[in-house]
Amino acid sequence: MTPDYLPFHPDPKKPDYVPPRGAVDAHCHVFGPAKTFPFAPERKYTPCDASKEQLFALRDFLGFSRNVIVQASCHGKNNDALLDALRTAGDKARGIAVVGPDITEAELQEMHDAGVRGVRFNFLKRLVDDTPKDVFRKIVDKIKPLGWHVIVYFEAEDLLELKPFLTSLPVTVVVDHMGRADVSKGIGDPSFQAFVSLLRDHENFWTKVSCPERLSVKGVPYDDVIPFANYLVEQFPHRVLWGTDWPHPNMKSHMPDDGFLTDIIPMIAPSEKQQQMLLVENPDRLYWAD
Ligand code: 0GY
Repeated sequence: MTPDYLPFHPDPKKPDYVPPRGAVDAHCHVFGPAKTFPFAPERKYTPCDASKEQLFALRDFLGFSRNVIVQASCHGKNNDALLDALRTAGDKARGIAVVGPDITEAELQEMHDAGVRGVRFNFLKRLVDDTPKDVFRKIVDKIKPLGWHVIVYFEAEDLLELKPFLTSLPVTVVVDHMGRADVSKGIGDPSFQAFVSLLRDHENFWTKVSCPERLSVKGVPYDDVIPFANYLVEQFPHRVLWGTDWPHPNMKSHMPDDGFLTDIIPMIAPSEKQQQMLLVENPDRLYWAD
């Protein structure tokens, strides 16, 4: 394990909030176990093991019905742990893989059969080496026929540079963690409004109103992040997803309590209708349509 790596919360609280039937935790990971699924040699961090069994137990404990499991950078382009978890979960999970440009149609079909519905493009320099845009374009050409979408993870300050590329993609694009909004600035600040414009001007863009624990400057109870997430839910109710981000890789300041994170949902999405869209209808459309 990376020396200052924080393991996930050992004993989260039982949430007071009860998610609606069919609710989806649309951003979480499985790590290893390294004995069976070794981490990638090119990884930038080594996490603690976070197994499929632990993820599914947390899903049930928090009151969710389903997961979207996202391939994390510590497993590189080897999706074996993800595929294994998806095959165990059956219809209770879908996945997001990380692939290279040489992936074959047969390999993609095998992933699709296991429940993969998209790929992730990670632009965080602390997590991955730079990938040329042409490589990403090649991958998009290959996944588009399957009806898959792209998940993108970038820092707020990189949006301007990435925007021409992102908006040229001919598929649905889901931006992780609210584009990593700088919540020390207000909702009206040009940096956040640039992200809002991305969603307003491009109907194929969605976002995850996730990771208050990463974005918060003030820390628990993440009051400084809630208005940003709520704003996005109000503005784009049909194009938002929510996830725990368990097991919370690379948290440095503290480890969030997943039960507490779940209790934030009604503050982000106050009405039952908003909660239904955020947790059930939106992920259903994107991940369980076929
Ligand atoms: C997240 C966030 C992080 C890590 C990864 O792929 C990853 O390793 O996504 C992070 O360190 O911000 O979404 O899990």
